[in-house]
Amino acid sequence: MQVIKYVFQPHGDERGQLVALEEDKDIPFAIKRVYYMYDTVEGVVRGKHAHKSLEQILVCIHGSCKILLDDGKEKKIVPLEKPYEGLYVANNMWREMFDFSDDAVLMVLASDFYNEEDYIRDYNAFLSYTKV
Ligand code: T46
Repeated sequence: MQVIKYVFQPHGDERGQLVALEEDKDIPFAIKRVYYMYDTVEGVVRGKHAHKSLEQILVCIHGSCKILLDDGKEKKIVPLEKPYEGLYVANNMWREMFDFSDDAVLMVLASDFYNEEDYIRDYNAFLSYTKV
C-alpha cells in the first residue's frame, strides 16, 4: 500500500505561520466539504468504515492523532503530528482514527458532500466490496 502524505508549504514570517490549501493544486480534488473533530474522548476510536467513492485529506491542525489505513490486504498506521501535513485517504480504504491527544483538532477536506450511502460500515462487507 502506498501512503500519500503531503507536506504543505507554510508561509512563515515574523508573525508566525500560515498554510493555504487550494483545490486541484495543493489538494488533488475539488473540495466540496470541510469538517473537523475536537474534544475527542481519551481512548476512543473513530472512523471504522470505508467510502465507496469519497476521497479525503486529513490534517491534524492541532495536537496529534494516528490513522490506521487498511486496503483489505495491508494495514498501515500513520501518525499525524504537524499542522502542515496532510494524509490522503482514497476511496475503498478502511480507516480508523485513534490516539488523539487532548488538544487534537482533526480537519478533513472531502471531495463530496455528506452521503450516508457512500459509507461501508461493516468490515466484512468492505472486504467483499474491495474484491469486486
Ligand atoms: C471519515 C472520517 C475520517 C454529518 O452530519 N456531516 C458530515 O459531513 C460528517 C462527516 C458527519 N456528520 C454526522 C454523522 C454522525 O451523526 O456527524 C456524526 C459523526 O459522524 P461519523 O460517526 O461518521 O464520524 P467519524 O469520525 O467516525 O468519521 C468521519 C467521517 O464521517 C468519515 O467520512 O472518513 O471522519
